[in-house]
Amino acid sequence: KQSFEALSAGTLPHRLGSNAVLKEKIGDDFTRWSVREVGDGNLNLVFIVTGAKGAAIVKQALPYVRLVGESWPLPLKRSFFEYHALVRQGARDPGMVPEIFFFDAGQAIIVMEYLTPHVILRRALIDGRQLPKIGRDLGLFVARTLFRGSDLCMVTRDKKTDMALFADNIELCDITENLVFSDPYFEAEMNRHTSPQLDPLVAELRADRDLKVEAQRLKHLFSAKAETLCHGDLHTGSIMVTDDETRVIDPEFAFYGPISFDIGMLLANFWMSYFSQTGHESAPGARDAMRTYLLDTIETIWETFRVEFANLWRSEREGILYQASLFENRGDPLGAEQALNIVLNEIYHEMLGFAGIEIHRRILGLAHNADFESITDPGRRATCESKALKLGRHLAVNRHRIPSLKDIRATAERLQKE
Ligand code: SR1
Ligand code: MG
Repeated sequence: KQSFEALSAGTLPHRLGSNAVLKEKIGDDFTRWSVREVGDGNLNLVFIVTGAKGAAIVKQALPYVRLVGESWPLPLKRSFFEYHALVRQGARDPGMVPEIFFFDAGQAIIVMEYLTPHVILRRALIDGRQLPKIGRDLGLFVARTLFRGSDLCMVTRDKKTDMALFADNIELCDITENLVFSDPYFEAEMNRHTSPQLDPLVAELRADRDLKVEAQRLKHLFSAKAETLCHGDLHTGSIMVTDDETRVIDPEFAFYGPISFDIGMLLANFWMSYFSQTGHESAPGARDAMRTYLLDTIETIWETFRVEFANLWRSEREGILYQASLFENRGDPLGAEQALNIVLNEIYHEMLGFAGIEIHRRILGLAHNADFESITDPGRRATCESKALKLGRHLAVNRHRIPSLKDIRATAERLQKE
């Protein structure tokens, strides 16, 4: 067995040039392939490879965290989990993830469809682009992947076998457990916030007992509530878009966790985009329409999720839980509807909590996002970040008492005006 070797733009054609699938997709003559490394994430190498027949993405995991360096080893097996998650998501919501051409577990290489002219959603939102389809596409994606991967849809053998397969994604769960749920709330070594103006607010949040307790309750859900196969890192940098198409990428953090986790992470990134717009607008008010669009999109994602989840509940509830033999088949469809409302209500309140702590970790923890980081003026950046931090605290601590997304809209708009 060939030992692991990281690819480079120089070695890639020679190393993969005899692979039949790549020859078919890119071109037979690998000496004429052109290769560009484009990875800008925290963990992996990503190459665009172009040849006479077409193009493909070659993604390779590195045995360490790229963002930090070789001092932080990270197993290559994350590539295996990414591959298996993509296969499942592709089956559960066809057309929403890139097509996979080839997987090499030993070299941690996934070769997949090159999405063009797609751009990363986070970049598009920073540029002030309003994508017309993302609210509905993403709402359907989370409903379909999270319902169809859960005990509501899967029979016990399939669910337990798959849970056992993904249970080994230990190191990536460990990253989330620390970086998302704990580090932001104390002076952890890897934390950094780039706006010193935030110091007083950061100290206040780290002294906030209710917030810390809530973050740990959410961590408890993350580690113990193995409801469904989650993407695990569903932020706007894991989504590629055109005006007509939405694709979800990068599920290497996939794990069995709460249905609410992916949705909370996703919505958090839209709220962060909302507060970051001031840092990108050419004049005060220039991005008002964009801000409205972002809050509308949050509501569309949730509403689409809710409706599609309910459709699937009524048509595909063939798994371990809430069997039709207890309700519909006994002439009690209202019993199933009562249970559906309870389940959706629980997802909603958990989702708000996950959103709150995702906002905090992106400003206070190790891994930041470009929405705020690309605001060059420190004072302006701090103003945007502090509003987001306050919303994050509100979501995490008051999640059981917030009746609807309309209430959060009002809170976000009030904070924005402050
Ligand atoms: C050390 S990894 C830091 C972050 O990058 C990934 O994209 C995940 O969001 C993770 O939390
Ligand atoms: Mg990623």
